[in-house]
Amino acid sequence: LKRDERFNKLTQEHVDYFRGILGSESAVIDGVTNDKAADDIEPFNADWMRKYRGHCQLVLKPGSTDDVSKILKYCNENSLAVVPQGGNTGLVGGSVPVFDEIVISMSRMNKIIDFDEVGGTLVAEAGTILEVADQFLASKGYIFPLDLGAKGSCQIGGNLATNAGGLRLLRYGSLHGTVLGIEAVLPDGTVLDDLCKLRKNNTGYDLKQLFIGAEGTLGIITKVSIQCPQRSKAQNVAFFGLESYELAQQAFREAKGQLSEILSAFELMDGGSQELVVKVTNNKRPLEGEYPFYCLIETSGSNAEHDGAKLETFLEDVMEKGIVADGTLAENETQIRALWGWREGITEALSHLGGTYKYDVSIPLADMYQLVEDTRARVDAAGLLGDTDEHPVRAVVGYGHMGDANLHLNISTRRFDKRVEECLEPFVYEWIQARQGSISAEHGLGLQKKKYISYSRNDTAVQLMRRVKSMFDPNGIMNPYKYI
Ligand code: FAD
Ligand code: 2HG
Ligand code: ZN
Repeated sequence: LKRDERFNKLTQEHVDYFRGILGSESAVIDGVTNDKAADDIEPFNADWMRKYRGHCQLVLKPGSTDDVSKILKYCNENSLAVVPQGGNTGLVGGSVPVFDEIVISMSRMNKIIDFDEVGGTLVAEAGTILEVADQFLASKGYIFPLDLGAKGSCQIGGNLATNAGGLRLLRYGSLHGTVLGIEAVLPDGTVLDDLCKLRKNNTGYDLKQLFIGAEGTLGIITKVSIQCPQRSKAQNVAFFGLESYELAQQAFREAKGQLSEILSAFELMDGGSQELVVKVTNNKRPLEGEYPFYCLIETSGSNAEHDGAKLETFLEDVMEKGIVADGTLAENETQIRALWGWREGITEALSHLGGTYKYDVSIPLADMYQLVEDTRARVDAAGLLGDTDEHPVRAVVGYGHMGDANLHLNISTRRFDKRVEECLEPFVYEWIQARQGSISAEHGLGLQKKKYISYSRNDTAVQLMRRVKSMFDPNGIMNPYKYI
């Protein structure tokens, strides 16, 4: 990948202009004229996985939509490339620069603007941290319709930009359904005010949808309006061990049938992923024995006792039928959190063990886990997998949102290694293409899957995306070098 020479390099004059707009000292981190800023800029150049690294020298932190508009207008007129950055928790290298693009960090735009307590519509600035939005909603008896392990750092603007899926999509659906409106700034500084608060609005093209999942390539989302459901009074969680993936599928069918309207999550973890969590956290496992597969079920309803009894009956039934080998139910909030930790904590645990190659795929359930087995066999046959230091790969594991047919294939390595990457790519993408799956169920394409979009999208679709991109961003300043 080479730097695109159409983009200008930053000068003192540019920096002075941005300082003039943003005023406050802390809103500009300037490594262009100040060598000492390098340490402050570093976190904006490194992604969450430490896999991708940019060389940006200037970070701008706008405080308002007007600031964003002035910044982008100037960048567009002066051919300066930019990367919008939210919480920088993205897992495909989309949130960090590749070369010297300016980072536009949304962290200061974090106000909750409005909440309709009857309708459940929340309007907030894009830089609001997901967990902060959810806690605000909890105080009103509502819930944010998205939840994920990075909630303490990711921002709702970043969630929209990646169309994050998360742990409760099964219940509340995708952001394409729950987002009611957005305000966004286009690359030329124009503000698109589509901050609709209505559930129903069939007036022409639904433009906001283009920004949901665009990964910052069309403009910067500055405000979000979203439909939030009532927070369930009762939450129950069960965790169980199973002897095979076939049995996990049967358990899913039973859960849908028996728990129907109260089922809010059905998550899968293989034995390998849980072993790595134990290795890092040293926590006591929730079940006595060890199993090749585990599932976590969450129910959300209006009556804890009633839901608990339903879940207990379900567990007894699936154990009697020999589907589930062993299981446990959380008895209080602390136990609920602890059980969720075994699922939500996998990504974090793996990050302490070296580099992880991540594939976020969607394939019909029947075939889903086979990908993990085939990948493990391939890495092993290449002599890369082993318990000792000479082997770069420690483990090939799978887990994910089984309820949404979304698998996270993770290859945990002692260090990122070109040989491992060559063994995995394009193998994994070809495997998915052969089954008409998606090479990105929820994390997006970013830089990681730049070359591979055609494994999931045909030429016509990709060409149309290019035309949309050039209509919105004719000078290509928005998040360049990434997938489009
Ligand atoms: P960033 O990482 O900062 O940015 C992501 C992309 O969005 C970049 O391309 C960036 O340019 C763009 N962007 C950010 N803000 C804006 C904006 N305001 N306007 C326009 N573009 C913008 N993802 C899931 O889907 N499901 C999960 O369950 C899940 N779990 C995770 C767990 C962990 C521990 C971690 C580290 C990540 C997880 N992710 C998950 C991945 C990630 O996509 C989400 O964390 C989140 O949606 C990214 O939000 P962010 O604010 O950190 O965005
Ligand atoms: C999850 O579901 C996230 O935990 C992250 O989407 C998955 O790290 C991963 O591969
Ligand atoms: Zn996920």
